[in-house]
Amino acid sequence: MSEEKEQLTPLSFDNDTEETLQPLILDHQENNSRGFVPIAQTTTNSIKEKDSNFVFFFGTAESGKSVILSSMLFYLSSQAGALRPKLSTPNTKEAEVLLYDFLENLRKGILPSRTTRDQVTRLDLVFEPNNRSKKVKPVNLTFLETSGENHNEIRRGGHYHNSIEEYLSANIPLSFILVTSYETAHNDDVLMFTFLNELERKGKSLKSVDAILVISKWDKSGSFGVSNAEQLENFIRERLPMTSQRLDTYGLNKTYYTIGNLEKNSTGEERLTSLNLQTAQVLSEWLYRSITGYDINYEGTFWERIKFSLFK
Ligand SMILES: Nc1nc2c(ncn2[C@@H]2O[C@H](COP(=O)(O)OP(=O)(O)OP(=O)(O)O)[C@@H](O)[C@H]2O)c(=O)[nH]1
Ligand SMILES: [Mg+2]
Repeated sequence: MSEEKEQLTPLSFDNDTEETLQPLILDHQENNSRGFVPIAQTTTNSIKEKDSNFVFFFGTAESGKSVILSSMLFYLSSQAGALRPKLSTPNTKEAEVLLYDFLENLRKGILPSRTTRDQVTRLDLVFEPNNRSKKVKPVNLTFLETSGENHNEIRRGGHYHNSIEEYLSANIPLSFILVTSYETAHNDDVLMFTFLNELERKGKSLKSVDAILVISKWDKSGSFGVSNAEQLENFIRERLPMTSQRLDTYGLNKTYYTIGNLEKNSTGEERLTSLNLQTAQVLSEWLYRSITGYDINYEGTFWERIKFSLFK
């Protein structure tokens, strides 16, 4: 184990995107030498169109991954800027349909349905921020939607389904959004810890990886927010002691999330009665900053500010 770790060179994610595209040291050869050859489920096992920033959601079934994704997309496209499917990507059409459904449903108060197991739905998008500063550039974002049931498979030394493995082992810039809910966090500590180990094993050193822990469904605490940062810290330390320790060691971020107010209607279906985009904003801003190195609210240089005030 420790020997294996020695051979892996940590990937350094610099803010410069050129740097983030540097090859990773993978453990494929390690696997092969032990007689394990992954079975390719797709026609080709190489990921097409790598020129993007990939965002991977980790979390058990119903932890809130799809809800977070759809409200982030809603926030990015309705308040922070323009979001559009990236043309000529492998699944432009599919991404367009998914994006449309997410946005249209959320507007009507309908939450996303459960994600299909054993496949990765890839959403290739381009986000152009409203901010006109030259420093605040458009970014390519590729969200990876997976089912929580697949994440359970890494329990007790298990392996990921090939469709997911492919992304985790690839030479692509990846950001991780680690999701566990207010009510189930205490059950997810070991699994979360296992996932962090899995990343290290794949050469994604936690020292340089962009990851954030999100406690979803925070409204179940009886409040849509926290009274102070300590409250969240204490919650995480108490419910997720191992994960918390790990995150602190590597200085990784933590936040909470809520979609707003949910109520059951007369037919027993859950509907959103008010959409709260505050936490979507926090997470979206974290993502933009961690990818570009710039604050999306960056005020611009002195000259830019003068220019904007003249040409408004
Ligand atoms: N109260 C509350 N419930 C939430 C919130 N987010 C999600 N939920 C509930 O959790 C359910 C599951 O959320 P999803 O986002 O679909 O979960 P997931 O992690 O994508 O689940 P899989 O696709 O099965 O892996 C939703 O249908 C809601 O009932 C939230 O912010 N507050
Ligand atoms: Mg889902």
